[in-house]
Amino acid sequence: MARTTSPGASGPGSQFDLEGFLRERTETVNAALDGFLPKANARPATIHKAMRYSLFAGGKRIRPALVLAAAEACGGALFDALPAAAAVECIHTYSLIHDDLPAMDNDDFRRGKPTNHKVFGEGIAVLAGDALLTVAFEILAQAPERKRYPVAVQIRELAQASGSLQLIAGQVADLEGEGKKLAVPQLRYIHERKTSALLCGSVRLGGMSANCTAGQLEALTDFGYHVGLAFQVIDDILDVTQTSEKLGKTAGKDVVAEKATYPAIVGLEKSRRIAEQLTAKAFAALKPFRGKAPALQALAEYLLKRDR
Ligand code: GRG
Repeated sequence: MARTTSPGASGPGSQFDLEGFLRERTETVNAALDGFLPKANARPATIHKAMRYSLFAGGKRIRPALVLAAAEACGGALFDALPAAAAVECIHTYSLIHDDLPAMDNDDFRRGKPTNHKVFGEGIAVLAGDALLTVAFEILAQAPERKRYPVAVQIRELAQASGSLQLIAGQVADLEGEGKKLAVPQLRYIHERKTSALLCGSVRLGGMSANCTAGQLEALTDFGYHVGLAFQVIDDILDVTQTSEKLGKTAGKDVVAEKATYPAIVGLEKSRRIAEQLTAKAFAALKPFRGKAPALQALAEYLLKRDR
């Protein structure tokens, strides 16, 4: 991944340095996370070490990047969007720690390292997930008040995206769907909640941090929804086409767990076409920004073409 040349990324024919954008934003978000979280040696040290172990294990930081890119597209300042960026990454990391537990997906390998429960034991891993979930709201409570979006509204946004009607609903449907033959609409229901809800919430929170207009929020919602769906279709494709080393997590698990995925239901070729169509819809959603959302555009393109 280097420069994207997507039409309209920042004007016709221009290039956007996504690699530089992701490198710089990741550095900033990591520093913010480090500042927001209790120190590793704060008592009881085990839980803070466990939280930090998974948080700084080397995730791609896609959700914070989406927060910051959306804030930028709406004319906001990077600093104002950092609480939301850090909060969504804490929620995401909590969901991965719990997803990897023996009671869920039972995985030994995540972000290129042994999973949290493999290192700290199941009890501490459950608590590390709980603590990351909780600290996410403590962090977001420090977001700046916005005229259109008081902090309570921003907190409600994150709670809804990660609650029992969205992220957790997706995980429930995913668990209950194992070993069953699901049709595309049921799979879409899972993807909307398990994956798209938090990606969509990320761009919406980015917009809110910039006090975006109702029109901008609508465009970001449309963009985030479609990027989120494309993200999960690509994730399903990578699960069957990439190695565990490349992904930093166990590849091929969906087939073993008899999970419904797009490749399993419609095949690899059609899955790729579906991801392309969803990404095209995400690009179209950016129209109201009139080429002034280059980072969002480049991120959508990268998420479609990514190989890990
Ligand atoms: C409440 C007990 C309890 C558990 C909740 C909600 C949940 C567990 C799990 C859902 C998490 C999940 C596996 C979502 C799928 C989204 C997905 C493809 C995650 C991987 O995201 P990447 O590729 O990961 O951005 P990195 O590691 O790069 O951040």
